[in-house]
Amino acid sequence: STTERTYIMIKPDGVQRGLVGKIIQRFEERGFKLIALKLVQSTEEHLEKHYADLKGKPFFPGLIKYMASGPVVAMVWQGLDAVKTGRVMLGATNPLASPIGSIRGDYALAVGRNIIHGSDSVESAEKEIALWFPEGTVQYASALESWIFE
Ligand code: DAT
Ligand code: MG
Repeated sequence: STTERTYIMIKPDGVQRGLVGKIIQRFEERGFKLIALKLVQSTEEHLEKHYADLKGKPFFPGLIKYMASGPVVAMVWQGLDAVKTGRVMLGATNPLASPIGSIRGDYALAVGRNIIHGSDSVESAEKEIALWFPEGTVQYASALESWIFE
């Protein structure tokens, strides 16, 4: 649906490398609508909730430390098939397997420094949006909507 929402997060390495503007630009230019945005220094406790499904993986402790090592940009983008299209825009989990033209394929090399997160299903998107934006998202009319959707 055109109101599908996905949780996109620029990881600490993406922020440090100055890729925030370029990443936001890709979502804007594709036609997605920004409905929440903030810069956050997260805690290990909060990140363990975000990555609860990966608890027990050998890389889990390193992942949590990396994600807490600096601020992240938390965002919610809305639009047609936002979750699946967002994942295509990100590329594969391993940047080396990501096509050129995808965010990870253009800006990253290592799986443990892959600069961006995107929800993998509508269900996890809704969970992640609730976790990172308990205050809710922002409602406003988009003047472009009828030019982007039928
Ligand atoms: P994705 O971020 O593509 O949804 P995921 O949810 O399986 O991938 O894993 C979350 C993050 O954990 C991923 O972005 C990077 C890290 N990660 C995954 N597999 C890894 C591995 N084999 N070694 C190191 N880090 C890994
Ligand atoms: Mg994931």
